[in-house]
Amino acid sequence: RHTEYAQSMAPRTSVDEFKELVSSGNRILALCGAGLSAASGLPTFRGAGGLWRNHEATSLATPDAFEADPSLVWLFYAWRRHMALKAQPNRGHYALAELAKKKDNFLCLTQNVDGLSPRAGHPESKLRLLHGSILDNKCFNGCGYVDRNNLSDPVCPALAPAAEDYPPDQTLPLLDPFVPIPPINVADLPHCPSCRTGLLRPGVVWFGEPLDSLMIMEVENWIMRGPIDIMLVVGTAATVYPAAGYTRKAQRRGAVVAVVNPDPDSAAGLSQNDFFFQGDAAQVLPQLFE
Ligand code: BV8
Ligand code: ZN
Repeated sequence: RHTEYAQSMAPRTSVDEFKELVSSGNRILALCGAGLSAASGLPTFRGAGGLWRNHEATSLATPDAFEADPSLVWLFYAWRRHMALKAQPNRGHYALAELAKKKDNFLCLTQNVDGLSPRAGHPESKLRLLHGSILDNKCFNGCGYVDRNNLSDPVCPALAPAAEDYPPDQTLPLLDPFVPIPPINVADLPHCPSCRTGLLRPGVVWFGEPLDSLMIMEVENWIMRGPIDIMLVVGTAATVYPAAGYTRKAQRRGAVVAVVNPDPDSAAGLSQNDFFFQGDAAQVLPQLFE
């Protein structure tokens, strides 16, 4: 009995049915997370990659952590920048970029700061970087100075240890928690050339910080503009707010939810009208949209 019941309540898995919905549907909203970039070799937050030198990534992604030890936080971000600049967009990024070029009423919200969706040619008008970009540097004092899309690697000479490459079988000394980090003095960290008082910081939204209010307003306007046909949830544990809240908002606008994730737990809460495509976003997305 129970299995029959579970079967009837299980979300749909048919690619063909989904494709019909995409072609008949009009407005599609996507929320992407670290899992979209997993196939490009970038560690996710909560998976095995969630630790950096025994620090919870989330414990370093806060203004307090930066105040307390700007060198450590800069080293963490310089390392992630280096990884992001070395990584290539995968077929999942390209599939979403192609969809954005084809479908006028498609908006992609990404929580990722790795710059891979922009590098895949995803039209800027159809992409919102909810949590900023690791390739932007901005004034920590809030004078308004922003250095956009800075591709220098390392971001400054003092952070060179974050940009070293080692053969894959050797752990980078920087990653080995038992190898002390060479002390980097704050004077050698990037400073704001405009107000000349503050440090520059990575152009990302840290925990406890608000998302860009203009961007939020634009996203809310897009959602309120009319019914939404599909809410695509790709490679995210959907635990960080307000980003994770967009799925509920889209459902309230009538959206069918389609989750793309290898983790069966990410299908929790889906109804039999929704879709669950279990697998790697880099494999699944091209099938859904080609
Ligand atoms: C805000 C940028 C208020 C930085 C990020 C207590 C104290 C303080 C705040 C809070 C609190 N409690 C709640 C909050 C709010 C907080 C929050 O939601 N916390 C959570 C942890 C409970 N939110 C905030 O602080 C936000 N701001 O609330 O401000 C405010 C308002 C007004 C005025 C002042 C203040 C800001 C949140 C933004 C934080 N910045 N990133 C950086 O990158 O370093 S968040 C960061 O973590 C990512 O951007 C992303 O959002 C999140 C990681 O989540 P995922 O992307 O889902 O990644 P994860 O590893 O978790 O999951 C990977 C998934 O992929 C898994 O499901 C896995 O199965 C799947 N996967 C794996 N492989 C694949 C795959 N899928 C597909 N294919 C594969 N191959
Ligand atoms: Zn400044």
